[in-house]
Amino acid sequence: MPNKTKNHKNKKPKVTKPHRVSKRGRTKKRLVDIHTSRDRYTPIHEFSPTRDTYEHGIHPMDQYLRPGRIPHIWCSGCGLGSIMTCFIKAVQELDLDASKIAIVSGIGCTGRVAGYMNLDTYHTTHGRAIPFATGLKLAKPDMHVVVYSGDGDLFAIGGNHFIHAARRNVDIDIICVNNYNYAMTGGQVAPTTPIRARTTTTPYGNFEYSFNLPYVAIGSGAVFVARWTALHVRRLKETFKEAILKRGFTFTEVLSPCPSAYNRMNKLGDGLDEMRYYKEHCIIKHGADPAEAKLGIHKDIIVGKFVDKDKPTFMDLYNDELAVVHGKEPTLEISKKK
Ligand SMILES: Cc1ncc(C[n+]2csc(CCOP(=O)(O)OP(=O)(O)O)c2C)c(N)n1
Ligand code: SF4
Ligand SMILES: [Mg+2]
Repeated sequence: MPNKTKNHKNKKPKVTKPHRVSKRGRTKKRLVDIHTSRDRYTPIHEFSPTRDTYEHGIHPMDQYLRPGRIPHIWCSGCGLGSIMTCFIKAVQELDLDASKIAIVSGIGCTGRVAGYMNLDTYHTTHGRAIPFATGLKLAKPDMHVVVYSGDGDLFAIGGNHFIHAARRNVDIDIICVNNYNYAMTGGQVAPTTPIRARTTTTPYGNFEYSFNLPYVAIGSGAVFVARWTALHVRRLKETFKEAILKRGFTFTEVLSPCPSAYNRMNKLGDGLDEMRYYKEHCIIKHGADPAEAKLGIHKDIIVGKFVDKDKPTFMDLYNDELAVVHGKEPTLEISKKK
């Protein structure tokens, strides 16, 4: 009887075929090949302008992008590209050590930035970007952790995480691109869809009240709250810089055209028409009461920096508490016994 335990010696070695052949005889590219080509980029810390200017030639943002992920999926006229450009410019101008900034996104058209930007990025599950970012910040307190996601991701499925991270004043920065709907999945109604606006799931007009996001952020405890649109590229870039440097929970809402879904359903025209609308209907009002900054369809839009204040962060309070547990005096006024 042959010894079965030694049979593996006679086994033919497994050959990994580069391609597989379908039933019809056509050659299909293996998934692994696609992944290899999509991930072909140089990590930002090793980027060399002379060696790594990708096939398109030299572009000032080459090092911040992953060319293997291009062409992107965003529709023409969408505001997401301009907003990402503002963010990259902000990071460039701050001249931050690229290994000290991480981007966390959820799922959606907006969430795609995690794939396109050549930084430490994490494309997490739908609605879970904030808890992921909180864990990251606690483990790596010296990193700037930015959550970059859509209105549906952050305020529908992820709404609970948002209010509690703001309440705790976790030192993370939230960038919410508000296009008033679930764009990626076909333009469904979202908690940000203005009353009476149409979406694919509210074809007769939305009958629910919507969130006023800056008001939610301030009510929950955010220390820095601002709103701009995809048109306000310079102001937006400056706000991103301020938010990244600010200690505590910051919230930046960016209104963005979604010509393929929201605009189409509401006959608002293309991306350019929406930009014209922003130009004619935005009122810059720094320090405005966010309660008065409610959005609506065909209404004026109040933009600006609404709140910028200081208070101890979650980690400040945690460290003070730890000191008390170890018999030391707390340093923060709020931790002292009255
Ligand atoms: C648990 C779970 N539920 C639902 C979905 C489907 N889904 C993917 S993206 C998305 C909505 C995204 O909307 P938003 O965050 O506003 O992003 P946008 O596409 O508008 O930028 C939904 C519902 C999912 N991926 N996972
Ligand atoms: S569906 Fe809307 S948000 Fe998504 S890429 Fe197209 S225009 Fe932009
Ligand atoms: Mg959206």
